[in-house]
Amino acid sequence: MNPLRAKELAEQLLAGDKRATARLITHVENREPNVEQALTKIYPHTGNAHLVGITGPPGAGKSTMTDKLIRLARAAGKKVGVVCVDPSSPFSGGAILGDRIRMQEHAADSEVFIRSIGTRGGQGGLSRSTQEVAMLLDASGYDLVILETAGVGQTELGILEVAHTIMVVLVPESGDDIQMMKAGILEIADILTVNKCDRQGADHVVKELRAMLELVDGKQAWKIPVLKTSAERGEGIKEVFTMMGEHREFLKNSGQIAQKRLHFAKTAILHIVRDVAALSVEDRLRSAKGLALLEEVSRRKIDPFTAAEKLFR
Ligand SMILES: Nc1nc2c(ncn2[C@@H]2O[C@H](COP(=O)(O)OP(=O)(O)OP(=O)(O)O)[C@@H](O)[C@H]2O)c(=O)[nH]1
Ligand SMILES: [Mg+2]
Repeated sequence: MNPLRAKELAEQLLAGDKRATARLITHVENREPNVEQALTKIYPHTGNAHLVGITGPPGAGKSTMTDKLIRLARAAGKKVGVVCVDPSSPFSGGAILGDRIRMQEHAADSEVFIRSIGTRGGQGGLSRSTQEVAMLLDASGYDLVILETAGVGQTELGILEVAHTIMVVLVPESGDDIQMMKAGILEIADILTVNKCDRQGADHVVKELRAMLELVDGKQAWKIPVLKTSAERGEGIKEVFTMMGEHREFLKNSGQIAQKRLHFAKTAILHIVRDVAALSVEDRLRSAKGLALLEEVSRRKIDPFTAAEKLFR
């Protein structure tokens, strides 16, 4: 893509052209040269969307819940963007099929945008892509942008670091996992839901979570709520939707939104610097001097640390 084309697509996106948005997302996912020209142009128009990350074990009902949340948001007159992030696959095709089916009825709605992205740029790259795709949707005028990703580990934490509000969806069967995931969940969750409460054991897990939160959460200004839902039956979803709004209000009223924004800025810059630094070092390693340096490291004449320092300078 040439720089002019990138700017043209950005203008079309800002004018509300859905196809331009879709193209730019693909370019971000593929790390197309000059995509940054488009991102530069759209950046001043970001900062309006509520970015909500939804995570939890595979199959917990995140997409089913998202489908119901889209409906509520649409009823409230909001435009909704959904990004399904699949850290396990370099291809977005697999994940999107199931998710598309689950959210099918919204496909024809011009105010709803659903996409999935995979790990084409490696896991670090995925965190960057997610943030940039969120920027694109934000600038396109989507009021609510939902980022869905499966799992509750470090990778997902990195991916959802770019969201204002993070919801962790668990299921009654998560009982045993909770001990394991405790630290991770508490670190990232703003809202906890126990989905599939039409099944046995939901109350027990809710109790366990509340007890756990009481132990550690005493002094936090935001009390992490534990909600019970059945996404399939559409039960408890209104409460989830309301709570998402309340968390956003909390961020605004407490001033924490400013800290979040600083954090997002830092994350965006670090993503770029890491990539730019890695690329320029890779370039230098291809030069005659670089190859000579590689030789020296491989023959133990110098160590990789010293070599890296030389390359940075
Ligand atoms: N019993 C019951 N089943 C549900 C509920 N919500 C979702 N499911 C079912 O659980 C399965 C997985 O739902 P998804 O919404 O795809 O779950 P997910 O968390 O998005 O899954 P991944 O994206 O693959 O991690 C589907 O068969 C849903 O119909 C619920 O509240 N109760
Ligand atoms: Mg899903």
